[in-house]
Amino acid sequence: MIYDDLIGRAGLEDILDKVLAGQRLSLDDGLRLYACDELPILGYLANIVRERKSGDTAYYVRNQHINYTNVCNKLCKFCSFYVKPKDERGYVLTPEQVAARVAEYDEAPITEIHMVGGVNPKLPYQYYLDVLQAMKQARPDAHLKAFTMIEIAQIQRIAKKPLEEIFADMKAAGLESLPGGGAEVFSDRVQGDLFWTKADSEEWLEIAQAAHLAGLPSNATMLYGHIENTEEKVYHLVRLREVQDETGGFLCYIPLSFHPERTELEDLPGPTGCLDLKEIAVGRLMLDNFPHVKTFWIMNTIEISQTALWYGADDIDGTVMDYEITRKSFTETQQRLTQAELLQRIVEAGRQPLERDSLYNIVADTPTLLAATG
Ligand code: V47
Repeated sequence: MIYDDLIGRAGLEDILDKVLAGQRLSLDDGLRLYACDELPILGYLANIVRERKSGDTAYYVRNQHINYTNVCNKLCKFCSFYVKPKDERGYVLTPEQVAARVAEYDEAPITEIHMVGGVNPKLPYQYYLDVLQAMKQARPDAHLKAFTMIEIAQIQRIAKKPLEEIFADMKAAGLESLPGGGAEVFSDRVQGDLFWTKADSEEWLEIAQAAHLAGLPSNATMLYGHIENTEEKVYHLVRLREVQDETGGFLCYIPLSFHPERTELEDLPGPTGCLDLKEIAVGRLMLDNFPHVKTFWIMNTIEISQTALWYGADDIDGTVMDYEITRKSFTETQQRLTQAELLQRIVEAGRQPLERDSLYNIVADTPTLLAATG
């Protein structure tokens, strides 16, 4: 086979053997994968795992993103979303305003609300519970995925309660899972330079573990394409895999492509499309115990995301109504694909679209979807 020749030329036959046998790749294998610049080889290897887990399916979800506050005291150099406390551009949505945001999409068949915000030191514990309740009341049928591990660290600081109690309170208020943000790169070196005030990697992982133990699944991310190095990325993936061995609570891995625009790091070039595809592929190969890998089209572009469906990704996120974290300007937030556009892009990429809910239960199969959208 032609690919076997290419893999031989790249010296990755032993990795192919492991992938075919379903064996775990080592840290050293991860380094060798990153060192390989023959992208189709990485795609070929990752696609073996991807198709073993998900066949031809490309999942998507109909979701709405809400950011309840842009005020944040963490000062991360890679972030263009936050403003410092006291900045006049800062906002906090009241629970009523959050409910009104949800109600704006009453007519849209959304199944998930994804809500995160800055680390705003002014917000009391009850605020977080009230916001959850307000969303649940406004849209009882939608799954609430909210608060990164970093926000949970802040919430614990003000609640002064064990995580177990906090998660019990939040579940009672409607929380059903947590997104994967805030993990950045598990490296003290990178943290010391870019996000030194935030919970460190072990704290992020401990909070994820506690959430999983409390019956709240989560996602996991890695922010790449800034100052991180390959060793740090492989370490990140290995630590995620170790925690997943213990809890089984991660649903999906999402490599996040760094956008330098309007950040303190705007002089950096940012990742290329090749790196975006490599991250998807290496993530899929290393995280053998993660059921899904997502290409977040808002950050990767829809064109790279179509290709990523052959590089290890089986999920393309969703219809995403408004997205502020990497918006193009301070006022522009709308980044949408209609369901028909999203389906057409998936079909064009040669995959079968399936609408999922937040827990990867099937909401609509391919023929139903294609019939409904013409
Ligand atoms: O935690 C911040 C990252 C994350 C930038 O769980 C940036 O389904 C790129 O986690 N360029 C928030 N990234 C987004 C996130 C996410 C997105 C989609 C789906 C899910 C999920 C989670 O965005 C932050 C941070 O790591 N981020 N600034 C930037 N300039």
